[in-house]
Amino acid sequence: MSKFTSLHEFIMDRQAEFPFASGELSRLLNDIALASKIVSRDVRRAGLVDHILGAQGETNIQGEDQQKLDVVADEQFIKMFQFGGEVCGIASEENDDFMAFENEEAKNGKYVVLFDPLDGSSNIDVNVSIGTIFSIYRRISPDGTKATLADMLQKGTRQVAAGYVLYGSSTMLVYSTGHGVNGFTLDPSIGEFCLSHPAMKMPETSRLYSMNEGNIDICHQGIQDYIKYCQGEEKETGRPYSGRYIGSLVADFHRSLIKGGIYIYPAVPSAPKGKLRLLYECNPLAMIAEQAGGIATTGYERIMEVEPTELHQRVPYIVGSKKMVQQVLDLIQKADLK
Ligand code: AHM
Ligand code: MG
Repeated sequence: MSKFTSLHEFIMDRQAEFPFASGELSRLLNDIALASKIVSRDVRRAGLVDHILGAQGETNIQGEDQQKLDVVADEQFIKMFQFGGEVCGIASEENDDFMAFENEEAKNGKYVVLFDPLDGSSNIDVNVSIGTIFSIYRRISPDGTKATLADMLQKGTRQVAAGYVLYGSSTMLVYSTGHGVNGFTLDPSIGEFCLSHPAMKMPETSRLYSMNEGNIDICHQGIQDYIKYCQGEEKETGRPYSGRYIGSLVADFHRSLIKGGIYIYPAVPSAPKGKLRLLYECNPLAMIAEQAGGIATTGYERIMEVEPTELHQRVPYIVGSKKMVQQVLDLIQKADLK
């Protein structure tokens, strides 16, 4: 039996590794953990809220409006960031514009957080896993001033920390500050995240691929060729591979991180630049993937090198096990040369 390590303890032990090591990033990560526990509790009650206490959008018996869970999660995280003292502004997938906090507590915040409060929220109604994704940057505007758009539009390589929370059969928080990836599972009986997956490494290859195959005929030829390869039969390589697509990015990514695999969301006619958001979804998961030995790319460019030009920028996304992503890149190149 090994010693139990709580997230809080772990963060404190590793503080020296953090960029700037002033304790603020530690407090911010603890705030994220706390907000995610509250969201986790709400997610667990989602079915009750909808079917027993009254549907979202209706007024409940106390005369309060039932809000949609993604809005509830958004507000929960924003409140935590705004009053935590470390963050001067945020941008969220839920809101059109970024927010520069003007309250006293946020005035000296050195960080900005970009996040997707509840990704895959169309899955809530059917009780399928969903997640929160976050990305933390050091502000570039002067301390003590209002956060600016430039603080939000930083390249993924400048992330000081990133991670996600998966509200699955158990709730897990996985994060990196650039020194590997560690995973924590929430023990609901004591309300603590416990270190359950230390030093996570993504297997270099696997037999699992993940893509909405409804898009197969309308995506890049190189990706079509790769999916055909996965489906082909060959004993030595263990093909055909198995297709696994939950349609909830955090859950699909988490499986790839643990078991190996590849997740692809290509550019398609209805989403010519891809569907997923660079700042809220792709960059944070790219940092986790790379820190665990994987690759994240648009097909042409390393995700974390993409220069952000707008808050809700979308990019084609290929992320996962090193050898599998490399093979897609080779097939894209080959198809382009034809
Ligand atoms: P959302 O941010 O509106 O929830 O959309 C993102 C989700 C991802 O979780 C998932 O991988 C993808 O959209 C699924 O898209 P599709 O239904 O087109 O396959
Ligand atoms: Mg999303």
